[in-house]
Amino acid sequence: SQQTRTQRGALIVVEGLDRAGKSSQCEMLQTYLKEQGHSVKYIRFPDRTTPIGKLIDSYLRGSANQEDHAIHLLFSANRWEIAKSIEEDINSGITVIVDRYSYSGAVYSAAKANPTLSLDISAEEAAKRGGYGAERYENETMQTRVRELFRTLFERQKDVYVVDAGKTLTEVSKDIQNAVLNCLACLDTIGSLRKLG
Ligand code: NYM
Ligand code: MG
Repeated sequence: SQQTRTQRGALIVVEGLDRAGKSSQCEMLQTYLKEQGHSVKYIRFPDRTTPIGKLIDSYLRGSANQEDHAIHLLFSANRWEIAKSIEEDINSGITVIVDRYSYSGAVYSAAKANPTLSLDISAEEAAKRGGYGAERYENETMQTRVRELFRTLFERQKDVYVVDAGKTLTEVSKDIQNAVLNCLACLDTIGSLRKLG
């Protein structure tokens, strides 16, 4: 007889701003897919029901404080504690809709960080540099994709200074100095505006 293999379910990640309508859309999508005969689960992150989730919930509501790194890791831990069961569901043919995932983890934490310098270089240029290729990830396929994702993440973000890292050491360091001076000048302006009230 023919061997039947369960087809793997899909992982559908829905991301966006608060109040964008993610939860409503996820619910509607879940209903729709069920009507189409799929097995579907819908999960939201943070999952506020677990012990870690309860810590996150009180942080978000403002009733508890957390150090920025600590809360970042709590959000990650909250995904890790559920990741296994998501994987199992997918492998057993269930399509899992997740309302926020690690993109929110990255973006919400980055949004409160200080200005970032992005040293941008093409994968081909980087490959010509000494020592390249010694480690895992240091190959053109991976580097090209990582660059694309950095670019997408940083696109039109005002507090990210993109520096062309393909130039010489001295040129790049000049560009970095200018970006940093710029940033310090901004802080000065903000400081004096605050003093003025
Ligand atoms: N949030 C969510 C983070 O800051 N980091 C994360 O990793 C995740 C998953 O939690 N303002 C933030 C984004 C939201 C808040 O999410 C709660 P929601 O979807 O409003 O319950
Ligand atoms: Mg919200």
